[in-house]
Amino acid sequence: MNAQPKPALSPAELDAFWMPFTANRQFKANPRLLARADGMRYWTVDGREVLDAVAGLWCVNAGHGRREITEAVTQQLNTMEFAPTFQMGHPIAFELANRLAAIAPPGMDRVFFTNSGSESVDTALKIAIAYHRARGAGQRTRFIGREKGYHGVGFGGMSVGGMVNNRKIFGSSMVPGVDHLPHTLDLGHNAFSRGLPHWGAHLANELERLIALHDASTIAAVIVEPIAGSAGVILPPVGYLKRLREICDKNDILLIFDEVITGFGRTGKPFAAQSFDVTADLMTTAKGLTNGAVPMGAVFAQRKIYDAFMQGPENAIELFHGYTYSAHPVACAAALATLDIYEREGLLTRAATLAPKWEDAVHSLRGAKNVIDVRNYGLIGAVELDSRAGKPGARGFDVFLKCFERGVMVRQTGDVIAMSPPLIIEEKQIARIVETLTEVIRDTD
Ligand code: PXG
Repeated sequence: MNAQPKPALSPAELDAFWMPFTANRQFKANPRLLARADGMRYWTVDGREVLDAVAGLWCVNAGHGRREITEAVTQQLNTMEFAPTFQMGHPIAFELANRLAAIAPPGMDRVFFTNSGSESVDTALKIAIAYHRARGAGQRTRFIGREKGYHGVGFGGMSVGGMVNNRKIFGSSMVPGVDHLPHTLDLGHNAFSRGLPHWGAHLANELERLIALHDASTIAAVIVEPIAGSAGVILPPVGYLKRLREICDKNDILLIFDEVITGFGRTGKPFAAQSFDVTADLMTTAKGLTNGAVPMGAVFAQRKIYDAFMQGPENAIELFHGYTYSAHPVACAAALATLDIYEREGLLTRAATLAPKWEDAVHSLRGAKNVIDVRNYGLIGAVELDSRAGKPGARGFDVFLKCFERGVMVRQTGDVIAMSPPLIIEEKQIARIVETLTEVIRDTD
């Protein structure tokens, strides 16, 4: 099917939109504009087809243009476009929470709705502090994040995050009392590992040092991504997450898994916690929850956390937190339709079936020019390129751009090319992505 080409925007028409996480001047000098999407593909404004190797931005897990979602959203808009959830409710919000609880890791059957990953993270951090206070441990206010972590762009998420460019400008505005674990990326020990690297579980023991430094009684929670995405796909060494769990348990510290990109089937189970058999106390999600169709996030909590709040007079609000659009009916409708698709098409486990082929395909790039690492898990892949002297990120950007010109959309972070295709991907499309990347890398100095 051909898209109707749309008139290109003039340079002046590109001025007003201050684009997020984008080199605005570079982009506006040479814009990449998408007009339409269906299944595994986008079409550009000039009608060119592009294979989507990143599920939009790690969110369109069931592929583009799903009619059931469109219909559910349309019907909801026609029935009731908005209803408040402060001291009011509407049925599908409760239905969605129940449906999510049913696929969640063990015990995580309480759900707080937000509108994005960033809001989910800030919500989880606030719940963690309030939980300890509700139990009489109000001095537990510290957070431990991790170097290279990405937890969105709110003040809380930025503070526990560990990506220097996201932090350095805002140093004096950080949430106080945050420390960081070391990241687990180590090419010297782990380059070209297939799946989880075997070296590095001991890095979790650094948590004990931070506890010794600050004292457990001051720490509310540890927050990590089970697999770090934004920093260029960093996998947890075998045993690492279990070790973090043990240390948190021993010290009464909550463990928060940020599953904004790993949630909803990316790792071959509904959530990475299930793939790695480690359960957190709080779990942040967004993206795949609605297949990217409507903004929505959700924080999952262990029941014990919710129950800790359910004390005091019954007419007292237990948590002074929430968003006008928490459990927005249109987002709920989109999420329910998305869950139906995931269930009917087995998409929450399909990545596990495809993972061996995906792994072989991405690791075929080992030995290609400038490739210094290949990483994979579930339907996540990353190829790290050697940086050009004095120009970090330049080679990665060239590769990203050429892939796009040759009809494949990948994601670039520095000199890492990351891939996270829709979970509906077919083997021939995996081959196409890797062939394009192979050619582009070969043709890029
Ligand atoms: N936590 C994690 C782990 C994320 O990956 C967020 C929180 C924030 O979500 P929102 O919805 O507020 O953007 C994210 C977002 C990429 C990329 O390709 C990743 C994200 C966003 C944009 C790009 O690296 N993750």
